[in-house]
Amino acid sequence: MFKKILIANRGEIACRVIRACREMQIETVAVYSDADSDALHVRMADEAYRLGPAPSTESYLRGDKILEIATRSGAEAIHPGYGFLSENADFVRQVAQAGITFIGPPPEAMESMGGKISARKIAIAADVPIVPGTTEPLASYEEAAEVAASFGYPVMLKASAGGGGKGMRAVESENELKSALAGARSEAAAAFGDDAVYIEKVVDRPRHIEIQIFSDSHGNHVHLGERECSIQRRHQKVIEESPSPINSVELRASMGECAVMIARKVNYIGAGTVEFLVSDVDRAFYFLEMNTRLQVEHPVTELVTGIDLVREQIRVAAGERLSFGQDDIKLNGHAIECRIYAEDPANNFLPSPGKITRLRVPNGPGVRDDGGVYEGAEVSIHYDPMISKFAVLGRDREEAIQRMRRALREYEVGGIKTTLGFFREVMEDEEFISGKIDTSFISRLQERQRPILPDPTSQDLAAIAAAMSLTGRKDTRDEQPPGGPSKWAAAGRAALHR
Ligand code: MV4
Repeated sequence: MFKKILIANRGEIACRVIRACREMQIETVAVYSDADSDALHVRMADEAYRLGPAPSTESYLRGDKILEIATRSGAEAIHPGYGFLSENADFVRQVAQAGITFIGPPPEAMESMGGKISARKIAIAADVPIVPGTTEPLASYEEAAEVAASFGYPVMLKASAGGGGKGMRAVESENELKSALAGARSEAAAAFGDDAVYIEKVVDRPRHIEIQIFSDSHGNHVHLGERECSIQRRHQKVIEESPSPINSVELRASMGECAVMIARKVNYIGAGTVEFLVSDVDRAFYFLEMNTRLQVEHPVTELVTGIDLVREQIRVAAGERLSFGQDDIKLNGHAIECRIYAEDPANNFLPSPGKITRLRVPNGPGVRDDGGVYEGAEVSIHYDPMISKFAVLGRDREEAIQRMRRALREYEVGGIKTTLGFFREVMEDEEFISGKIDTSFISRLQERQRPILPDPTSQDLAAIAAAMSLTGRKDTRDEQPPGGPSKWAAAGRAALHR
């Protein structure tokens, strides 16, 4: 086993990897930018080295500097976390050339799954259903018009290099096709330097359901059930759960089998995720893409399977066999995760960087907080403003929702705006509770709901507490009195409309 690992990342995922290393008695090396010299991951690691200025292009994306630090510190392996260099096949090759182990899949598997068109071909070869559509880049508008007509509108144009919804366009009729094609192409060229675009039929009322897979270097491939990730905002996942409210034992088995067939086809090693679109209409599922990294939402799978995915990544990278087989994997209970962001839900989720002046993290039965900050820490404008992934485990979905509600009431973050209030609303929402969560959940929710109250700052809380102790009134902050909102809530709402 490795004696020392460098973590080429920051924030909560760097902390998460350090925790696994410590349990395995592996020494940890952190790297940091100038914006992160006081960050939690730097404080948690055994050693820490400066990369450079705050922008990621001058710090966390500098593979050359990271390799130099790995060599200098005597790290035998590099864990990339997610984002940054985690899916960069060239970096993986450079790591190997330096005689260091990359904790992740082989670069060839990464490249096979890097483009959507290439991934669709592999799915076909593995006998896995894909969304009906083309498997070659569109050569011209004429070809696009012909193909779209043969599949029938509406269709979806997607960039082969795409991700995060970039270069994606829904097209209702031929009238829209020309400008949509030009738009998708130029967006893809600008974002990825690759303007290859293909066509898919639109899946009605889609859900995003993904399968966690795991493979070792001895040819063993297993799946660890699904995660439902249909609640998204601008193609960013917001809430994830496992199991999916709609997934039956049979659907899980057949999706899991398909995911494993894809992993086998690309000789995968390590943790991976195979994404599917599932139609809410007929429960048909279609391969979408494969993510060749540990994902943000891995904790929900860990909660229901009891397996430490990061520990397993490290073991497999060291050449060991998977510590479990398919039959050992049992899903227990129901897990829900909320991504807590330093964003203002009352202001179109605008990032809200700044100093965290107060932090109270919930605790108690079935609660897990994967955080990357501490009270007094700064949330920087330079990186993703996610401050924590907050997850609960219940025996069933209902208990998980009750537990999440309870725990979110305990969560306090002061000094910056957060999405906590938004999640408190979602956990009370009838559609969410009934499990009716598809693509347009958030826009529907926003139409239904009253304005979201801003998180009270610590000064507000102090003032409220002082006022209440004077009047002897009980704390009714989260209650909706029968006669309408409380005075302070009304004041808060009025402030939103000013
Ligand atoms: C689709 C789709 C409908 N039909 N593809 C792909 C990337 C992901 N961020 C959104 N994607 C979609 N691809 C076809 N052929 C609808 C979406 C979609 C979506 C899917 C699941 C959950 C939330 C979504 C939000 C917007 C769009």
